[in-house]
Amino acid sequence: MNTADRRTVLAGAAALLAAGAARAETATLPFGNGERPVAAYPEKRPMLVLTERPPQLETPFEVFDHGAFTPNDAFFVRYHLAGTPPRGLDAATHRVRVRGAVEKPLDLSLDDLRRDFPAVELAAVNECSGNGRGFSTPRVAGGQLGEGMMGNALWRGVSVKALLDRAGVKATAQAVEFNGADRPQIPSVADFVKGLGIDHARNGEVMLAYEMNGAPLPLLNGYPLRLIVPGYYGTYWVKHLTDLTVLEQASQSYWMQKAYRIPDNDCACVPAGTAPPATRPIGKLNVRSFITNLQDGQTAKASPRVLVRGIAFDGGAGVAAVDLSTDGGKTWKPAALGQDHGKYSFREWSAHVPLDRGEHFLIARAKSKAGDLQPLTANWNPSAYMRNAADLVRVMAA
Ligand SMILES: Nc1nc2c(c(=O)[nH]1)N[C@H]1C(S)=C(S)[C@@H](COP(=O)(O)O)O[C@H]1N2
Ligand SMILES: [Mo]
Repeated sequence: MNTADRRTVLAGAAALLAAGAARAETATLPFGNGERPVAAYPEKRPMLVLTERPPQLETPFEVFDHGAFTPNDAFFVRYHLAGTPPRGLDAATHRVRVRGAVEKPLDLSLDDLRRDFPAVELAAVNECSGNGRGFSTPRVAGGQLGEGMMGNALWRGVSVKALLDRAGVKATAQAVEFNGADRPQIPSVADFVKGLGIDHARNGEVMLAYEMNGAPLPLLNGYPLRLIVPGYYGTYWVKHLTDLTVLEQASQSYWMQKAYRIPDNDCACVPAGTAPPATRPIGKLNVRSFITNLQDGQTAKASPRVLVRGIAFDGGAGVAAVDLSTDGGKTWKPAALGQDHGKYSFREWSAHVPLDRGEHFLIARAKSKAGDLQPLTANWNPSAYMRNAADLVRVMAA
């Protein structure tokens, strides 16, 4: 698609978003108040709608059974502020600025990024901190999400290190703040700004992406440029990126100091219903796996060789193993891992298991190369962040 065509699509997209998307059907997530409209937004296939304004869309779970990469038109959408996505975004006129504690501030177009900096490419999972929150017991406030607030894509762009090196970061620098084109509609709401420590921002992997799975980013996923923080929760992956500000202190943004904080202990958890005595900003993705070809409560044909498959990922150590149980966790058998697309990617896995007539309790459990193992019972925290308990999938074989 050329730029002019794309502009027409985006103008149409903005009009449609303003009008509200056409509703077709509903889907029901397996927890209380789990009924969701299913609607096709611009550049998206029908998705589960959590909220319309701002658009928050969940990927239909069956998409994860079709490969290690999540198609752009099925990739989940999360926004905080009303009035998103922002209007008037255009790759041809978009600017990205680097300012603050640097020798030489930069003000660049996307053409400048493509021409003056080496392209880097990386497969990485974007997962919302609250993915699976709807399953929390006791329940907590916040979007009641199923398990579709995650996706894996091949991101292409430039490294933040290359940009910062060009600007010349001062020795006194401590952190970098990232801001996108969306702005709060009322003064009492804080602009969506995230911060990374200076060494993290300069690790060579943190990048600004202008392509996702070989195509421009969909409008709703951050067109025309977004931050990619491999191995970290989606909250850091600022969309519609316009400003990098190098700071001589940690970011004081509301979205770092007040929101997206977890209990400051090893499990990031507290006894259900209690408040953590101390918190820290959320960080790396917890190790997690999902069975994708069998649904909880379904029937299957009894057979000595039933295929069970799924996906696994973690915060960047890489998936070491996925084990599968058919007896609710009493015994385990290793699954075969699929192609390795890099340590930040979804990793497919599969196993064949015997299922006699009757009920079976399937559980997949991933282990990371750092030695982290999915818990069999969920850890609890007040925002239900970082859920990674191994799911129970009951299958009736007949
Ligand atoms: N500009 C902007 N970027 C943002 C957000 C936002 O509200 N505004 N939300 C963040 C959160 S919490 C998540 S989980 C991811 C979701 O990325 P996606 O919508 O492309 O799936 O975007 C992040 N980047
Ligand atoms: Mo998120």
